Amino acid sequence: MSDLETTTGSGGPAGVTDGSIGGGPTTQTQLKKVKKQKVLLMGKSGSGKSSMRSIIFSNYLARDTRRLGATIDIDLSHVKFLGNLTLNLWDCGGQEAFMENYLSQQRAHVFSNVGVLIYVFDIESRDVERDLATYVNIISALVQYSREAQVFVLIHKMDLIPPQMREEVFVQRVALVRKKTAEAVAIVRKGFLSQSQSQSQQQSQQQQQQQQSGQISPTATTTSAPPPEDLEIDMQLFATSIWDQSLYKAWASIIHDLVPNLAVIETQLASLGVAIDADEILLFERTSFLVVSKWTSREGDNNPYGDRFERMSNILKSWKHTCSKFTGTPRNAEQFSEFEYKMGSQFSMFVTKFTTNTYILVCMPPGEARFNSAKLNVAAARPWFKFLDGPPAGAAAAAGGGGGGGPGQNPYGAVAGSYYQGGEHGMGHPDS
Ligand SMILES: Nc1nc2c(ncn2[C@@H]2O[C@H](COP(=O)(O)OP(=O)(O)O)[C@@H](O)[C@H]2O)c(=O)[nH]1
Ligand SMILES: [Mg+2]
Repeated sequence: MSDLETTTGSGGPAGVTDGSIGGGPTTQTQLKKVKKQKVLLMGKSGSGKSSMRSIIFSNYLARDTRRLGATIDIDLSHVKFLGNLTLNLWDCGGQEAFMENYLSQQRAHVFSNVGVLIYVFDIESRDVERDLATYVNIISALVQYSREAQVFVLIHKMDLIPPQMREEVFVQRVALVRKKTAEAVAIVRKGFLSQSQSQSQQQSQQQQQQQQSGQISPTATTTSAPPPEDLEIDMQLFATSIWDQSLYKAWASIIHDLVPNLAVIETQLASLGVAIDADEILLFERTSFLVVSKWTSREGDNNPYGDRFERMSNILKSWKHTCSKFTGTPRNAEQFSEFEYKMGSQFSMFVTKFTTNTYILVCMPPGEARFNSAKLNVAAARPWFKFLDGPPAGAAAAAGGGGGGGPGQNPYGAVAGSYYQGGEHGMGHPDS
């Protein structure tokens, strides 16, 4: 069965019939179920945590964040991302009393089963030493309870640093944070070692007493292993600001590793890209407009603008805001279904609603026939990306899907919308 139709009349460049797109049995059985991820968002009060999450997931404008109130204790929200990823986002109020509470009474509750920690430093903060000391405490707790967690450190409010100094300030801060991270690991190791030392002393004392009284010695109590000396925390650092696209770069990286079925998405996008002879394809999550996956041709790799992905996220979000303003629709509503841009003899591109949870951007060399053909082929490819809208409906569907279904069929079952849910949503104020 041909997966994509050749749609140009006279041998247009985008004819595709190689059948390489679409889930064969292997692809389908590779599809993973819904994934839940606990994401901790931490950092001092006022560092910009709630602002970021409101802009990314609730379509706030950067200037609207000025009226956010302080987050009290932990603000828990569930962000559904695509059809099969739920982010349990713990926005942890950064006031000192709360921080102390997270580290003591709530320590195991907060730091167990963490998938990702996003730690935000306010670059304008006057008390760097204190900020770093808190960071060390937080990382220690994380290493103790969720050693496998990924850590993203955002050096935030970089817009407040003069442009010519940003690079230098960031590099210095990165070095400091890495040093402090190593210190935190060392502290936990030391804690473990001294704990197990005192335990083994206690045990040998007990054994001596038992031998004297003729008792059978109990089996040794097991303690979890200390972190290895060369424990490398999976850590990435970003310079961010809500006033430019840097925010989207950081959050796209955070999301990227969490998205289930990424390998399948990438393979399918590559097949589509080659099939329609595109220069580049970007797949956006529909609410956040974060780039979920991308494919670039060899020609496209020569594009000198390395930040074009996050720029596009930023531009499309602004476009959504503008649409919202002039149509009076709520900011989380679907503002547009298609966007075309033809740049004379340089390039053409379109952004279109793709699956329930995604938009797709295709950039290609100019030419009407090629453009129209690409649009039709992208429409024809939709069914092969349906799995982005929900988990496979059980093993039966995966095994029975066989040829991957065809247009109109959804071999992967349930379709779920992507939306932001939690205590404070709708048009609501993230902290009210
Ligand atoms: N200049 C600047 N201000 C920011 C940035 N991000 C957040 N803010 C402001 O910082 C203040 C505190 O933000 P908020 O998100 O409430 O901080 P939180 O306590 O960490 O949740 C708000 O007035 C935001 O507008 C940024 O990147 N640059
Ligand atoms: Mg807050």
